Amino acid sequence: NLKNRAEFQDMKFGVFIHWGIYSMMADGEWIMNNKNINWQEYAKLADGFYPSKFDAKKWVADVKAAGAKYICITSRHHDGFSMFHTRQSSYNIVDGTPFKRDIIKELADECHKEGIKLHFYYSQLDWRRADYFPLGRTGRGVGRTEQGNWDSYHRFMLNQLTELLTNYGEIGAIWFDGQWDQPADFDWRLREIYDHIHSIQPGCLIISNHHLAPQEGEDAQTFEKDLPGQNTTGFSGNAAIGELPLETCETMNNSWGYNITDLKYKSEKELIHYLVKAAGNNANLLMNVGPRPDGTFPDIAIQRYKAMGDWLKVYGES
Ligand code: FUL
Repeated sequence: NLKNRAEFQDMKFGVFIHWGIYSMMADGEWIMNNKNINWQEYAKLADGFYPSKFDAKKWVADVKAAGAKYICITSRHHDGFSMFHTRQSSYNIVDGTPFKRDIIKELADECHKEGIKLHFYYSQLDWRRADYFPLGRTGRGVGRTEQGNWDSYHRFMLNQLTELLTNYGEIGAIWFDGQWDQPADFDWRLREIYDHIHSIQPGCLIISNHHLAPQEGEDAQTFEKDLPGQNTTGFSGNAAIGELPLETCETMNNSWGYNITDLKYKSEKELIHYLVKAAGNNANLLMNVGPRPDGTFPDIAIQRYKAMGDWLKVYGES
């Protein structure tokens, strides 16, 4: 994997995409937990999810105009809704919405055609499954009494990873998130999960946003909303910089998922500073957009990405 790690580090700039049925409520991807929405009621959102303007070609064109080399998209976020066609649960974009299209497949095909690498964000915590715990909210280990059924949940994750690594061509990385939901001594059976990934796609990188020092088997170290070594947002407390390739993720405004009231977009100049600072720290910048429920990127995001791309054309390396 050394070659793939080096290639990853050379990409420098990626576009992060947080998109799901939460986008319909236009208040970020944590809305179910933050507004104490009942998980069964939340699931009904799926019946109305119809992103009529989704166009993978347009997304990839915007990503290329930004000068970005890869996309990392939420295949399944904490709400447990799969944005790809999974056979492990009908709670997915093909079987569970009137839209019935596998947007991950359409995006994967377009990425492969256009030479953009595709990474999958994959949440290890799940607010909807009874075999995960606690059910219906985030736990962080506090006051946890539920038991769930870890064997069942673990198998579910392995099966979904099989699908993600079998049905969508070459995948650059699986980007895990959510381990912080359980106490530090919790056994996530990472070895087994990581080996499973490599048994299907040996070249697929493993990245985890666990906010800890890299664990065995991981290929890069990612930092949430901070440059490597900094901890201004409190997410990177324990994470000293290791030997692995680095990545830092940020979002254009202050939300990951679409937020209709959050128009505090970083200026073009600020975004270019982020690019430069990340590169100066030898880290990739993964800059997020939260598409609208109709499937389009907010106009201001498109315009900002374009400004980054124009700058890179003049000052970037390639
Ligand atoms: C965090 C998540 O809880 C946020 O919703 C978002 O996905 C961010 C990139 O990682 O851990």
